[in-house]
Amino acid sequence: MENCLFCSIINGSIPSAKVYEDEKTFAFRDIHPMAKTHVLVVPKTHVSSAADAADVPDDVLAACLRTCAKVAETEGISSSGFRIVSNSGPDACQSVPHLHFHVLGGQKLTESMA
Ligand code: DGP
Repeated sequence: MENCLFCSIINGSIPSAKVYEDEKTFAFRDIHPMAKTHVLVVPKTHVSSAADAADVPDDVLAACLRTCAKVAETEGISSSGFRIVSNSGPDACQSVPHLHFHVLGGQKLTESMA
């Protein structure tokens, strides 16, 4: 989608630190890491947020979760533990309107999720 930051990262017109890519998903390091490991996983097709999940094919949604797990494995945080967060809309402080999953770990995370 034109004028979408993450679409531009996916197509390479904006550089990123890529961690993983497959047919349906793209993973790259967050520019403002909030944990020792902080990777963003996005579907390659543009979707604004998790609120629009009903419009997303099941295989794309499943691929996103599998990529999160794969990233956790390759980052070495799979067995120690990690958190997946997807902010949707203003109350959740979503700042980039392209569905994305934060994969956070590499350290003890706080119990607070709000
Ligand atoms: P959210 O606030 O949930 O919409 O998360 C958006 C994240 O995107 C935020 O943690 C910072 C990250 N981000 C914003 N701009 C860029 C960028 O240009 N490159 C990378 N790698 N990450 C970005």
